[in-house]
Amino acid sequence: KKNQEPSQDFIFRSKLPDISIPNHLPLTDYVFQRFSGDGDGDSTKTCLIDSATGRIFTYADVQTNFRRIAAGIHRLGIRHRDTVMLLLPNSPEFALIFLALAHLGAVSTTANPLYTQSEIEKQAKASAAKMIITKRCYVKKLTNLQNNGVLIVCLDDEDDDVDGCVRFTELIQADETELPKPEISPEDTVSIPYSSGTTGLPKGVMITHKGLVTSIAQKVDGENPNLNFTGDDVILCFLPMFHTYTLNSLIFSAMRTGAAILIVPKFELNLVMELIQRYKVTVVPVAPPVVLAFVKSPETERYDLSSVRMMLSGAATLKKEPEDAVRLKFPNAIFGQGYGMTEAGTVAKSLAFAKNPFKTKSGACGTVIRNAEMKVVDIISGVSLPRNKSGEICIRGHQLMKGYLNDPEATSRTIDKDGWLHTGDIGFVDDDDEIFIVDRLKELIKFKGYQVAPAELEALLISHPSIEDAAVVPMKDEVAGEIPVAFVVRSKGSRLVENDVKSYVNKKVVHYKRIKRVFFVETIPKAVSGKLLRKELRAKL
Ligand code: 4UW
Repeated sequence: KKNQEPSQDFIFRSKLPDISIPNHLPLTDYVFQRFSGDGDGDSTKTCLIDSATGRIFTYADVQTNFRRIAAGIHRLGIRHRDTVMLLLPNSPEFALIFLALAHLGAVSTTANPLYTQSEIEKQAKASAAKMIITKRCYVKKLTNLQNNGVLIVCLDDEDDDVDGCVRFTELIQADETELPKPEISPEDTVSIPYSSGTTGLPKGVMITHKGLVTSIAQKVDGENPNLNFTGDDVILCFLPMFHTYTLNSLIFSAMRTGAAILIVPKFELNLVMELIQRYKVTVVPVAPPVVLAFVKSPETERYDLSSVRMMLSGAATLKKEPEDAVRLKFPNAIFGQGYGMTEAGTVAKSLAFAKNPFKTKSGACGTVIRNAEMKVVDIISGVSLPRNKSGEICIRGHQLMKGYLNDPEATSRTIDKDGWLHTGDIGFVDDDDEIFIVDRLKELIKFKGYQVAPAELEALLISHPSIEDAAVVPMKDEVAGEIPVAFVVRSKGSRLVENDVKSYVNKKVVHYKRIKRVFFVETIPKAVSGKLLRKELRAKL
């Protein structure tokens, strides 16, 4: 009804009414709004629990700590709009440092600490990171960057210094009152996660304060919040904090509502079940492989999982069968999905999680979030489609990225002139406003929810002297969802075998990007334009 365009688009909206969103506020002011001035939040409440050490940070501790860290980082010369890389496993410090940088008006670029040296170097250079905050065990991957003037801050408490690194304990001793508060504009970038989007190599995704605040508010604000986190919740966090799903939908959404967050460095099923029992965890955000792990485990019976009232899955396709099976293991929990994208924040969330919930179906990935518009367009004509017809999902609203860093061309390929972000996902909206994703138009491969960009692996393959041409596509896999496999054309006379190809590529990339199978072919199918015909290769599998 809001749409006045001549093309008569079919626009889908949430069943929840639009709300007023205070997206003029910088991220930290918004997230801790209830804990400042005459807000109703209780600052003595637990905010972060470190499962590894048992350390607890109250809401007051979190605010004091991030301000101190901000002052310490400022003292080291980081200013408004400077970029700092976070190369850390899940830990309270991860959240505190991200908040500190946001408070300073500086920018976080988060990376997987398991990345190889070259993956880290690429992202650090592309994002112009001036500082990297990490742990001692990752420092050896940073030597080149350090030699090029990037400041390294090391988080470990041990007494002995790591060569040439600043110790984090020094930062945290800074005086928070010493910090001049910068003027942060809602359009300022707060973070630059990396994503390959619909095509090509990973690109820096410029997320603004306004975008992130909007995305959080779309979930947890309003009289009937779509995602009803409360101050009584204990929310489990083993999903990787460098990923948008975790930072946006878990950490900051939980903080906005005053919930407690139990931080786990790494997923391990029995440990997770033990923690659920010990801390009476109420909310468990997961990705599809974790659902499968719960479903398959005979040991779920040994733990008391009755405290869990909500289990949310996202980041990759989850079929109806495992969803139905996991419900039986968590009898008191509402189960549902969220669907999101680094570039677009949360796109859809199950309305089963609303304060006044709606009935939902297994296999659906949610209903479009409030204060946003969605349409489904025909992949050839671009014409918008009615309910129950599959096409590319497009989303519009203030939650979207500002664009790709230094890449206006990729930006305009993704967000069109009318402000619609083209997700590269194929799906439909049913009669009850629920969204089902059925296929993917874009190149992206999702291994257990992690991004694998075919173009990145193809560039590595083609750099091999005995490889003439190559293409990487996803192959269905029961455990990982999808695995990357390569089609390779050998150079004339070459006797290259599968293992040569794998070992050449696989040592240069993080474990989930490793090529699992190699198929040697005579040619790679291409369109006249030179574009790879990936669909034909996928069909061969
Ligand atoms: N079903 C099928 C799904 C689903 C999906 C994502 O790595 P990225 O860029 O980003 C993510 C983000 C996930 C997310 C989930 C729930 C949520 O609230 C939130 O808030 C920020 C984020 O995975 O990969 C994006 C791509 O991953 C696929 C889909 O192809 C999407 O374009 N994907 N969720 N429930 N597929």
